[in-house]
Amino acid sequence: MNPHALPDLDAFWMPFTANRQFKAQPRLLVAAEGMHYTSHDGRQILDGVAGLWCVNAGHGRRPIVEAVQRQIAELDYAPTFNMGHPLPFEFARRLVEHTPGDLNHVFFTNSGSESVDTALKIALAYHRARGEGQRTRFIGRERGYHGVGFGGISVGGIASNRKYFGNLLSGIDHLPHTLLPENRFSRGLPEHGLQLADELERIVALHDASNIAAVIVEPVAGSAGVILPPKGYLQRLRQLCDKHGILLIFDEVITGFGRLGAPFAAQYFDVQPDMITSAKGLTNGCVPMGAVFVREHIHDAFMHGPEGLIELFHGYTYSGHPLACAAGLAALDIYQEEGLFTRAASLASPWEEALHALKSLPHVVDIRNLGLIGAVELAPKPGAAVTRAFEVFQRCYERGVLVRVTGDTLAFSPPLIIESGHIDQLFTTLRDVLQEMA
Ligand code: PXG
Repeated sequence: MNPHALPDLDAFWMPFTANRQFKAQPRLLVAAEGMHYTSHDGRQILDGVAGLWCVNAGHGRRPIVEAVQRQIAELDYAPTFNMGHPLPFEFARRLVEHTPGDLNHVFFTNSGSESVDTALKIALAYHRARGEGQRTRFIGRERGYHGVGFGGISVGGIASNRKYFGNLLSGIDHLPHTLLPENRFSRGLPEHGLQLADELERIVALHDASNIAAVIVEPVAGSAGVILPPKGYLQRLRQLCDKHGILLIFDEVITGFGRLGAPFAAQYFDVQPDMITSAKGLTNGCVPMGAVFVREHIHDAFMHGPEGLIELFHGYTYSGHPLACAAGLAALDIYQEEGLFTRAASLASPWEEALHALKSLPHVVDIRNLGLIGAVELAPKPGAAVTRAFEVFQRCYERGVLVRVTGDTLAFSPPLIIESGHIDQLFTTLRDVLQEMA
């Protein structure tokens, strides 16, 4: 695209965006390579958020580009309903080499939202298949983000994503979130708040365990401003779910594929969930795809009855799409060859240092980090919540750095190929901007 030439912006109704504000002052990205975007006005922008937490191996990776090019020329589309083509079988087989424990079966979707809906439906149908069809309730968490399907917003806990959309799913309770003032400026996992997991007992006492299908949580919450689990919290949730026969679903749409320094957060925390929902890094963000990983006994519970009968009445036209599988297989090769599943572990400590060095800057009220995730929370402007962080985002962009803003929090989740020079540039730019706004 010719720098400076902007298309007509009117027809595209942009997602999760203040459309009128954006269209008055647009920021368009027109190319990407490695750690950088090129903006429509021809500037290099350091990508501090891996697109939207998805481009884990960096942009424009040739092996992925070429795999997709080859694939579209060879087999552009083939159904996976009652037909098949080799790629999703191959991709699923390769993926389960990296999942924890016996999460050995993969249901393909096209997004994180679809992965969440799929996992919730599998949970219900699994209990029913075992003769416990009364287990229909779900437990999510305040401030949780599980995408935007009706299932996802129902178990999710972000008020603005729920309040416009009517009654949602019924039969849902929420655990309390774990963002506690006494944990401010914790480095890595916070000390306080383990007891918040015991709220599950209160909910179980209210409804009886025999009515509860599953608990769904993000091991580390991203969209609501990076919320970490207190030490021991996820282990405790696992114990309680085991005690009550409740399935535990980890929504790893952002933590999957190396973000914390292990393939999945489940491995990082050494907690075995019953299902993992994923998307984003699954294909390095370049072709839409999601996946639900399911434990052996859950999958096997469906494999009964007449062999000619469909075991799960669920799926998408594009489940296991050839282009997505080709992209995913090539991304997986890169993750393995370049050690990207564990690279975040080796960068976690300089990343933490660089982030926490911002502690005394104007307006900073909290800093949180884990793996290659970071957040700097700002004091809201009196009477104008969220505007300060948004201004920081705009000023960083003008200075060639892309960050993410969610409420009054700035979030960082760079491609896992980030080098120390980029970490310096990211946080020096942020420092300059915050000082300028003092
Ligand atoms: N679960 C989790 C944990 C997510 O983070 C989804 C589900 C939904 O995925 P899809 O592919 O349907 O968008 C997500 C998505 C942000 C941000 O700013 C995060 C997401 C999406 C857009 C922005 O933090 N996460």
